[in-house]
Amino acid sequence: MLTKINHIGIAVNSIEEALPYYRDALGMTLTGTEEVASQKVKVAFLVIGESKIELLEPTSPESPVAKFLEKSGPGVHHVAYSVPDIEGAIAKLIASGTRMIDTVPREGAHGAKIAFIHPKSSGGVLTEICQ
Ligand code: CMX
Repeated sequence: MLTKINHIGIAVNSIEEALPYYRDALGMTLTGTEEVASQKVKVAFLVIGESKIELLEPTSPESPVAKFLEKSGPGVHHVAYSVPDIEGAIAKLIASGTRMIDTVPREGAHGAKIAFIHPKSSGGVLTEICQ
């Protein structure tokens, strides 16, 4: 069902302030930034080999990422796996008793179709599948 880890999402207070570490100290390539207005976040993608890091900055105090930062501080927010068929993957997960936050895909960064698994079903790790 899963083909690879697509990205790891990391919550930050400010992408601008986080970039010197990821881009300059670690030497990752910044491939772009984008606002995902529906989820009240700005995201920056950094590439390292086949893998990506997604920095998430809230664009409003009501953003779920702002709430995460308030509760837990900056840090790992979610792990995202690639799937070739997201509707099929959601159906399989539900059939296996996995609780989904999204039973219907929503739009993520780069126009990808994404769905979150409820952390209650994934050992507390917010998990995203994306196509
Ligand atoms: N890690 C662990 N648990 C988390 C979590 C996280 N990062 N975020 C939320 N939760 C928990 C909540 O505490 C809550 O637990 P309880 O049910 O025990 O209270 C549960 O998950 C559901 O969270 P919620 O906020 O009540 O539910 P919502 O449906 O309103 O929102 C979610 C869930 C995950 C979509 C939202 O919190 C979120 O993080 N949205 C931003 C998603 C994002 O990163 N978008 C960026 C673009 C995506 C991309 O392209 O990658």
